[in-house]
Amino acid sequence: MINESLMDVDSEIFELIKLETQRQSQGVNLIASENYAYRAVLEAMGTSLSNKYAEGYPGKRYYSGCQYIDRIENIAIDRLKSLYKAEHVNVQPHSGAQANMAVYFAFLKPGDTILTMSLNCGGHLTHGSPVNFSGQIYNVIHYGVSRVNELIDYDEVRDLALRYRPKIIVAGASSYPRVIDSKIFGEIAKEVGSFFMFDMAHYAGLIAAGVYPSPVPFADFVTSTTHKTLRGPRGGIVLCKKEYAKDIDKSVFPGVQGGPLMHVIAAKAVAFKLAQTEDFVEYQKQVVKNSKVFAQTLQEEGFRIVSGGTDSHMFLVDLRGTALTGKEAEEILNEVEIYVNKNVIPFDPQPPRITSGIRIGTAAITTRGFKEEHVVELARLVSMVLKDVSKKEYVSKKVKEISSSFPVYY
Ligand code: DSN
Repeated sequence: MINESLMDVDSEIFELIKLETQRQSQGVNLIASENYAYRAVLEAMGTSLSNKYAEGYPGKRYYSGCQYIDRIENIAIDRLKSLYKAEHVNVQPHSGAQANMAVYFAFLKPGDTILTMSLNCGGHLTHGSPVNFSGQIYNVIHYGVSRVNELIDYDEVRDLALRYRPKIIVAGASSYPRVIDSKIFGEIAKEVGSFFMFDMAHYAGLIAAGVYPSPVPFADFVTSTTHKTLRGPRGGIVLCKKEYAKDIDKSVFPGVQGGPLMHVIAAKAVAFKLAQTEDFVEYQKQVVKNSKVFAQTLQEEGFRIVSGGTDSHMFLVDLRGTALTGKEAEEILNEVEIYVNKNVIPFDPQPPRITSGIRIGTAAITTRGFKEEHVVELARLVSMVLKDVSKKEYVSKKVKEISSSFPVYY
């Protein structure tokens, strides 16, 4: 059995993987947190490294036989440090949520206060949502965005920081399309004696390529996933100042995790290498261009874009002026194989399961080779079907045509 292929051992799972791969290339993926990982990244993940237990860190493991594993992890560490000019990094977090948990666990006691962006203004579950461990263990104070321009109000952040003296101030978001000023956040944190953590999960690839400002010089800790704009495997990372290295490492292991996923760490190393190429920089520039053109085309089609536009790979469409909720728009687009997610917008009157918005991201379509002219065509199709569902069949046909000119894995 050990040498038989997946197709022979489990045709059911084999077929479903095949269908999912087909779905990914047949449709158009506008989910801002998703991307297509490099084939080289996928290859590294499907290897014998998955068999190896390696609790601990290079040179200090709890198991024997780690000589190659150590080299792989050291390469991943060195590449990540040079990619972001970070003083210290940890490549073991299994996910972004675990990366965030590791920082909290290292520096907070239950009941300590954190100041973070609220979920409906763009924050993340692990930034203190009441349904997440972070919201249940810590005392959470939220800042949001201004009602006037839907941008972070740094004066509000400073006022809250002075009033509540949080132990950690968290910046970074899942649905905030604009530049976040890490320098101001860093200054506020210093002024009130807080740590400053930046969760760059969404912007990681843009930051690596220099098309979005880096929080690394200003933040005590920077956390991320590796599979969004960075195009690596599913996973997390923590970057920090040298003085916090020991605390962070201890917190990741043995604090919140056991054995590292070495096949994923190898795949992260591959992604960090590819992120240092000129091609990657060009790709990220195109991601942002595509995002801006997409938002602008939808604006021209009469849709309201939250905060009036975007500086990143994503933006939010406010559907309140239309007959649709976010949920309905997501469903209609899903039927024509355009994948987006419903998303709360700032001060959303609808609950998170319904929402008044959709979030659109261009990282995945740009990986496939979409340029501005294709994005304009796609945005018009999105607009057409959202305004008139009777156009579903036509739009669906067009989506298939566009998609087939941009194959994913071949
Ligand atoms: N689920 C991710 C996103 O969609 O932004 C965040 O974890």
